[in-house]
Amino acid sequence: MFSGKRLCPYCLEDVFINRTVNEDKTLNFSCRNCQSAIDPLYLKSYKEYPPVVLNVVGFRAHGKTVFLSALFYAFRLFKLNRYWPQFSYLPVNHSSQKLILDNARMLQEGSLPEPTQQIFPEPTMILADGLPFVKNGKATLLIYDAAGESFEAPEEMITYAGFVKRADTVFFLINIPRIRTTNELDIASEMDKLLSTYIQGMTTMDARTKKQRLLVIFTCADEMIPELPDHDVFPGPYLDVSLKSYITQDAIANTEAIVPLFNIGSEYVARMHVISNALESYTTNKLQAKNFVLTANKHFESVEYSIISALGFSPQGDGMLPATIDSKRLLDPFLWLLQYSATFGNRNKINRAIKKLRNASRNHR
Ligand SMILES: Nc1nc2c(ncn2[C@@H]2O[C@H](COP(=O)(O)OP(=O)(O)O)[C@@H](O)[C@H]2O)c(=O)[nH]1
Ligand SMILES: [Mg+2]
Ligand SMILES: [Zn+2]
Repeated sequence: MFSGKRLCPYCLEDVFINRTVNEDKTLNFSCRNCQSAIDPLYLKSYKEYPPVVLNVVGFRAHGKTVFLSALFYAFRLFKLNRYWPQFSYLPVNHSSQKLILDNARMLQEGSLPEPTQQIFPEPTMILADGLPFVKNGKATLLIYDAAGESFEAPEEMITYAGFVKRADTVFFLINIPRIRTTNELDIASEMDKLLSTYIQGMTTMDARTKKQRLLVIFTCADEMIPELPDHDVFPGPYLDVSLKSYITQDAIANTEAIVPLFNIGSEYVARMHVISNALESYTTNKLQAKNFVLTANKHFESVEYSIISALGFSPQGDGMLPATIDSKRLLDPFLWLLQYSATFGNRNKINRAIKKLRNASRNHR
């Protein structure tokens, strides 16, 4: 049934799969490396829905779990079909099904996730259809959340977040307002600390960051609005938007002028590239984290920046949400991930859109 190797979602190695037949004729599949039982639906769909790994790296309380929960909430209740009319999803197993429902319901009822337990996290596995950029719109999303102190030291990262080893893409979640209020270290030093812990941990695991794409995600953008620059990041008819207005608009709004409502695709992603450049400058100049920017550029295959607000506002003092969440730019990181996995033709389409945006701005000047 399965010839060749498969990516095991539990140890994230490419492995051969053991197959055993039970007395009642049902089948069991397990990983030859870590012995974990592997879900039949995952294996059966493997060729048609190639795995795409999404994982989050960041210190405690930097918004990792809330970001993932808001994404599940979006899958379930948010109108993703407005952007991708064919979007649909199917959890691969019972625990994935339960996690998606529980997290979405929690946000709907106005409470926030508990701090994540420190165990090797089980991936949430989802077969998704109707996605942009990937082949036939299909992928198995393998989503890993990291626990509390996983990135405090390289040894902890290896024990609790070894899943980053195999990833093509890593998300660094950085909560600037939180660093300010706790202020053990300044922002640049906190960012440097996360980066060096990560690079040291990866090197100890004999894995190479140089093969990975890094997406730096600034979380809790709703609390950053007053400090964000309000000059246009890319003057011209195609992108008269500042970082401040970018994050105050709807999740994907204000693109209707150039993108028909039902096509959040290459033009939108071209604009994300421009926003990324603006955020890199912001990191260097306003956050004074130039060492982070340069070191990251040196050690990863590529580095991009994005900014999100998963909730849209701050929780109340008791930790409850005052209203229904109102995410801003929540899909941007997800789109980065999908564009990295883009098929050749789609990648060309994105590159053409970027070129068009650049030319439009040049002609405008
Ligand atoms: N204002 C605001 N606060 C947020 C947002 N996302 C997360 N938070 C706050 O950050 C806290 C920690 O988030 P969590 O995702 O649990 O952090 P984790 O430890 O990285 O998983 C939450 O309890 C919220 O108070 C957001 O989009 N806006
Ligand atoms: Mg968490
Ligand atoms: Zn395994």
